[in-house]
Amino acid sequence: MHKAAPAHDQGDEDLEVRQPDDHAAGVPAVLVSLRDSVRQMGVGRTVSSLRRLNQHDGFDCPGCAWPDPAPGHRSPAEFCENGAKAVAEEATRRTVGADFLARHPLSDLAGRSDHWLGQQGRLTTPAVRRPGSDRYEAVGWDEAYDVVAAELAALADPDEAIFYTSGRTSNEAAFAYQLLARAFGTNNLPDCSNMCHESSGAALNETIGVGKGTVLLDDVEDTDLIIIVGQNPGTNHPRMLTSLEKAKEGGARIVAVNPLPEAGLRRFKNPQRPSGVVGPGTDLADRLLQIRVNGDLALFQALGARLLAADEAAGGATAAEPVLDHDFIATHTDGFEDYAAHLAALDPDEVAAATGLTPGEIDGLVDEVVAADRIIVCWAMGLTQHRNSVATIREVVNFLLLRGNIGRQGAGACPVRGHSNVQGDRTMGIWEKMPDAFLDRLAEEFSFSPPRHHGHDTVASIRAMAAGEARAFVGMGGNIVAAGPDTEATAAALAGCRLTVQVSTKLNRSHTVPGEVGVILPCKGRTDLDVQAGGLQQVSVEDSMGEVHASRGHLEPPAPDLPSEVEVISQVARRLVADRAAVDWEGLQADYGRIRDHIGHVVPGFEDYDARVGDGFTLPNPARDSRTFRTETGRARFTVNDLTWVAVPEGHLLLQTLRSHDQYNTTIYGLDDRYRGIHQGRRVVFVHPADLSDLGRADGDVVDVVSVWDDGERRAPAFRLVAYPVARGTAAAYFPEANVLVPLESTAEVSGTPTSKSLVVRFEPT
Ligand SMILES: Nc1nc2c(c(=O)[nH]1)N[C@H]1C(S)=C(S)[C@@H](COP(=O)(O)OP(=O)(O)OC[C@H]3O[C@@H](n4cnc5c(=O)[nH]c(N)nc54)[C@H](O)[C@@H]3O)O[C@H]1N2
Ligand SMILES: Nc1nc2c(c(=O)[nH]1)N[C@H]1C(S)=C(S)[C@@H](COP(=O)(O)OP(=O)(O)OC[C@H]3O[C@@H](n4cnc5c(=O)[nH]c(N)nc54)[C@H](O)[C@@H]3O)O[C@H]1N2
Ligand SMILES: [Mo]
Repeated sequence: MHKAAPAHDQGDEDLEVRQPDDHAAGVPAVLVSLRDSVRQMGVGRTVSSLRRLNQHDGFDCPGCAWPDPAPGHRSPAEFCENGAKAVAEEATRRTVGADFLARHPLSDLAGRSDHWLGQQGRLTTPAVRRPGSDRYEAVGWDEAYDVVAAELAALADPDEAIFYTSGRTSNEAAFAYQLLARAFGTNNLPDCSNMCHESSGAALNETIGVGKGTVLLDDVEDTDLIIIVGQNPGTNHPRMLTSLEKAKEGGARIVAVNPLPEAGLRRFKNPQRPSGVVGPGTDLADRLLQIRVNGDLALFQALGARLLAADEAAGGATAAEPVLDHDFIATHTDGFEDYAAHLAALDPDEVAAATGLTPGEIDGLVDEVVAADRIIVCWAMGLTQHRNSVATIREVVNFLLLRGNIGRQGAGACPVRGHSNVQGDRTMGIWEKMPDAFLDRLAEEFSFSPPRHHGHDTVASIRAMAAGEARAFVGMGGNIVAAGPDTEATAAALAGCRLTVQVSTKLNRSHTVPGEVGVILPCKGRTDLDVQAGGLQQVSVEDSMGEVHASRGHLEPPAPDLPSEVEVISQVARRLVADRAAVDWEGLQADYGRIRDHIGHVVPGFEDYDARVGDGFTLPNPARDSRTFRTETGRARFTVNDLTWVAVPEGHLLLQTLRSHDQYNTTIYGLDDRYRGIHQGRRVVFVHPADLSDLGRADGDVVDVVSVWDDGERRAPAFRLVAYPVARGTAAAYFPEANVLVPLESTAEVSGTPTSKSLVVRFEPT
């Protein structure tokens, strides 16, 4: 057997840096998606999958959560390059079975790159790593379920178990999974959302009474101004570019706020239109504010202060054309006076230091805002993964409230979600602190007493495992070791458990660090045909805009006996919690319609769910629908937030971690990041040329990246510096390679999200 190379070395000897692109999609996108699909699936599966992707009778794309157009308005090819890659990755014909696991001991797997692990194919056999063994061993399904149930039952306290979820899990599986955890006796239901849009949910819940966005697709496509902050849709939500193109055609302006000049925000060549294939495409962003990383709180305060000043100059509430929506503010909000008083004292020098923007750049955006009757702010991870993220998003809400841009056609807040069903999972009760009203209904529906004390979120779960307080980890999808902060600490936390269970489609880093007893339970994915005792099953999901719709897989699964997620949950539940709650677990597995019936009784907005799911429906959203704000005061809330930003000591930069064009979170499709000009490698750090020379470095240097935090330093060895037009004083590197630099203890205030977009780093010789 060959010696395993260290995980991080693979592929980078061929690294090539070229000019970044100035536009997204176009013909290369089509070619790449077809090439990847055929390579993984073969021609037949490719044609049949892509034809059903995001169609009314087909399956929901396992990529991002951007909504689909209404059924009559879909294109025959309602998918993007990265959606096709996500499908190819799941529907691949390659498999990982008993032989593979026998041939590859843990030490071998641990030395492999994330890319290599994922490329081995779909997991097809349940497997157990027994205490002291150096590898996983294939076992039968009953044995695997028995081990899981027996180990969980042997815990001293249900709170010693962690039930993690990634965001691909369907509503049906998510509901069953939280029921299993709560029947077992714990609210330890952390999920990827804790590392993702938790900050958005926290800020929105508090200020407008709903933890979700307030726009629908129609709003985005017919508005006057879209401000896209901390989001890279060209890579992560490519179908959003089609909506942005429609908005532009309707006369909307687009402003991007980003430390990077992302290609997808500049120009879009829609491969589904002749003009996008041969023509120059559509210019998207009219303006780019190249903000310093973590400067957004200051920017939104500066916008607020300028709007307040402009309103006063125009004559305030009685002016012919007031700048603020005084009626809305008086009727629907509170806290305005305190907010206005606070911003009156805003220091322009602090704003300049925090944002790195000139007053002229901010004034330019204010002009756009004043000229726009309807405004939408879209955001993603660039806003949510900082220490002050919740405060920053509160300021986005303040900004929207000033001109009544919530609960009105063509206007609103648009946190663009990541995983295709991350929003639905939360709606279904995947949350460590679901409100009592939900638990009350759950108790009544299933005649049991769910635990009431809050559970651990993701970071708290890792800490609890590290401290030996949690001893069993069950992952319903996902890859917590590579996705979580401080990779080494997270890996050690898992390896220190008595039991780890990974319900997964594919091999990943988390499988390489099992607990004393480690179990792999492979399962079906979104594309697979799912037949149960009650016949052919469908599942359902909720997209980023609260639209719920069905998804039906159609492909032959990679192994005939591969269970669905619902089946895995039901099998474990029957062994573990059969007598703890009045649940017919076998019946739920036989017919998912019965799970939907329960959901209809427990989750508001899902009445008559099974009957309505076929056509799909939009969940109620009181803030959006009727300007009803279910906050503490019944009004939308202006908030006062201290102006904070991360100051960086001499010789250091503020590093953010982001996604390349060739990955889905920790799943690495390939080693290119075409739009940013990176080919055949991922261990790069993007730095402004002037900062490189200030630091005495040059493009092409290979350095160790050292992150600095209260609790000490962390090191990521051997990264190549790339001169790139990022905002001055900042840098960028890829997630998950840079996760070793994210301190476990550094989390956002209120939301607890790791601060993976605000790392203070310096470079050292390697
Ligand atoms: N193909 C593909 N699609 C995906 C994913 C994927 O990995 N691959 N992941 C999915 C998931 S789970 C999610 S959450 C989303 C993620 O979607 P994004 O949030 O778009 O993902 P990131 O790559 O983290 O990009 C963050 C963007 O924010 C910018 N940014 C960083 N720091 C700051 C800052 O301080 N201020 C501002 N204004 N901007 C900043 C970065 O330059 C970058 O453009 O995508 C989803 N869709
Ligand atoms: N430094 C840094 N860290 C980050 C981020 C960042 O921007 N920077 N982003 C954070 C964000 S936004 C997120 S959402 C998290 C993502 O965290 P996770 O959701 O935990 O990670 P993923 O990489 O999406 O999980 C991929 C794995 O899920 C499994 N899988 C895929 N499809 C299915 C399925 O249908 N069913 C089951 N059971 N399993 C499946 C496969 O085994 C695959 O290997 O990472 C976070 N971590
Ligand atoms: Mo995410």
